[in-house]
Amino acid sequence: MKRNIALLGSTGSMGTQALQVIDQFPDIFEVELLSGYSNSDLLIQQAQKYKPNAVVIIDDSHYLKVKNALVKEDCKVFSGMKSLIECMSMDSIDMALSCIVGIAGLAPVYAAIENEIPIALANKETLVVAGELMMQKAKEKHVPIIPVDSEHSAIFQCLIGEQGNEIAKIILTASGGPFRGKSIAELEKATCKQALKHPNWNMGNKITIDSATLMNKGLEVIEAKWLFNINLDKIEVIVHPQSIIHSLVQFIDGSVKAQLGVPDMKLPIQYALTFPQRMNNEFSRFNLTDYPTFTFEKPDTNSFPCLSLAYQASKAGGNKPCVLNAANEVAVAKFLSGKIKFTDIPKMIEKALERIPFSQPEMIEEYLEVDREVRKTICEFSQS
Ligand code: MN3
Repeated sequence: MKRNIALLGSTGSMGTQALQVIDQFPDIFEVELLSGYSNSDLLIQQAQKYKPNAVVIIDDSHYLKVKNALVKEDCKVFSGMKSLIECMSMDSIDMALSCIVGIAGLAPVYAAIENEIPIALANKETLVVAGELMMQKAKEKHVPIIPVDSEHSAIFQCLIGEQGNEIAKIILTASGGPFRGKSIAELEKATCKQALKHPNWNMGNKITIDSATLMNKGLEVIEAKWLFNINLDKIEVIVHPQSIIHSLVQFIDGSVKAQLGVPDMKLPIQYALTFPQRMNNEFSRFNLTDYPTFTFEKPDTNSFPCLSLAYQASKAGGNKPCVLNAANEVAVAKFLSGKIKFTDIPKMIEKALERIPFSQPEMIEEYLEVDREVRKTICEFSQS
């Protein structure tokens, strides 16, 4: 029996890499659903190749183009987030792989969990914003959430066979990004082009900027807290510029387990899709002698305050991680369009965290409301 995959966010960097993984195993996986935000040309191409049952284009303005292009295919075409959420009730879906960027992933993943669809999660913002709600619902519905983020996949793999054993700490590795070792004065002049040049990983623009500010690691700390049900003070970040050790777990006896591999997102994607099995593939192999030196250093939270802001928001709880995430999404978009400086990103987030009062959202819709509120008011802050 083939496994039917719903691929949410198929046209982005992670989505296209997920399809490369699926290409390796034509006898095992079937693409049941594809969704994309606005890249209609690529979505059409993908639909023609993978012949899913359903295709969803989120941006309504591309609906007719996609519908007309796929008129000869045996596939339903929908548009809008509401349709994607509704599609999560399709009985034919065996697993949903969410590669959506940002808070947009929240509602469809929650809907998939409610419909008891196992999740492979690449979209960390889902857990950052509403981790408590997501994990509660997953527990209630007995739905596995398998991490695709490379660090969390590493921890997940280290924890296999360790049920009941106490974790002393989780150590998340960070590459340090393109600006590792730079001073605040140097960062003031950092350009978009420089920030988008990640030394090791091939990822989308949003996450590449997050890696440059270290916010990506901050979001991953919060993601780890929920995924592995562990206190923040037991999650440590270490800079490991080679990006070969994808993360580590130390147990109470002092022993440390790590997972290693070449920095290639296809590996954690494949593991999430084939778990608990491991399958042979054509991807490049890791060789210790290719990397004679591993180095480690403490993260520089002075030059990169985003990491501390994430710990602070997570510790405060309630709506604060949602505020952190929304402010970061706005700030990154502004930086990408050349409207603010690299060093303005943490400043904008800090202001939002200070000025938006604490609240305790209890439903997905309430988190989305906080998100909209932050986006609306943050522009006013930046003018004051
Ligand atoms: Mn990661």
